[in-house]
Amino acid sequence: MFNWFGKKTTESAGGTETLTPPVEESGLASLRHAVSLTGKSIVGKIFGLLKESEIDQDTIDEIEEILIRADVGLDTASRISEKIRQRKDELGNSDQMMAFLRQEFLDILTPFQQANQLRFEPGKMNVYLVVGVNGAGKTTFIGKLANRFIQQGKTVVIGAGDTFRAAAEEQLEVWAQRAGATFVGAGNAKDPAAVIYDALKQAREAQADVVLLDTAGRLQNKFNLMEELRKIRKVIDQGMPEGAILESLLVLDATTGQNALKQASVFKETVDLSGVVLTKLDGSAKGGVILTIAQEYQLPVKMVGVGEGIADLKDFQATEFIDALFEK
Ligand SMILES: Nc1nc2c(ncn2[C@@H]2O[C@H](COP(=O)(O)OP(=O)(O)OP(=O)(O)O)[C@@H](O)[C@H]2O)c(=O)[nH]1
Ligand SMILES: [Mg+2]
Repeated sequence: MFNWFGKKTTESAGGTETLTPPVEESGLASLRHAVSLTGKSIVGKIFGLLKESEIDQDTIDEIEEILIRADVGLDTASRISEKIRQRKDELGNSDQMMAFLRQEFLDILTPFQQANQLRFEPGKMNVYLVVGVNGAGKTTFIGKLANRFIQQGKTVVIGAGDTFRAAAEEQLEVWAQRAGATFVGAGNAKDPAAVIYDALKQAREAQADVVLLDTAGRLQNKFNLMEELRKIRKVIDQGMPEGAILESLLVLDATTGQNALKQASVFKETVDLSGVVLTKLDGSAKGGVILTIAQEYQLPVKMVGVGEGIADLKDFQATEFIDALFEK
């Protein structure tokens, strides 16, 4: 595989999944691999542009367009291009420009550094509510996270709050079995809030460390479905023991870029989100969306999905992400 500087890298282009041992999580190489498409679409293109042209008004406009196309967000892109305009004498060569962009991106993400970590407190019940639109990767994320916690020796209960399709429950049960988690399904009941109530009850009785709650995919403009989510959130608040930790996570598909973000504000209001999980980064050139999530929605990206395998989940760290993006 070649990076955008035309140098050969040591990673295989065949993906990481088959190379990754099933119980270990994907390492830095998989993050680099996952971010490489986004890197090409931002850093590679700007680098290519600067090789051919001086920094004049046209070049600055083109840089702005590259940033917008990589889903960095309109406001962020125009703010950055304005800064380039003011400082174009200092940014004459590509190394200076890359150093400048790197710092700009870091400045956007760094305030969220602390909040980026997925919360977990030993000795308490840690509840993770997982919401998002259809097909974003919620169920897969729950399978991966269950696996991670179980590898760390935690006891995990998974609640199948997606009662919409029978197949959804089966899919989650398979993930639960693979990971070794206790599975609480709906049976014949059709009320997701009731399943979630049951899952929390079982987790309390078993003094489980972790409760993972799946929900059906829903569009943010479907009022009834969003109200259902509001009810689920209430049941969780009532069903958690005192001192329990709750993370409400919005799963966003990185390949949909800015479109995914239209969802964020409605979900944020309905379930009081604490963060975002960005899936399918491995197939996306629109990873720049991470900057918009931070800048415009004030939500930390907590984890990223870098493949379909059980181990393809990574904690999100701003510096690691930016390093991978600007990797030479
Ligand atoms: N490449 C890649 N594929 C992923 C990732 N996460 C999930 N997928 C794939 O995305 C598809 C949808 O994943 P699901 O976990 O079923 O999504 P969901 O949000 O639960 O879907 P609904 O329950 O239908 O709303 C599956 O084919 C997954 O294998 C990822 O990080 N990378
Ligand atoms: Mg699902």
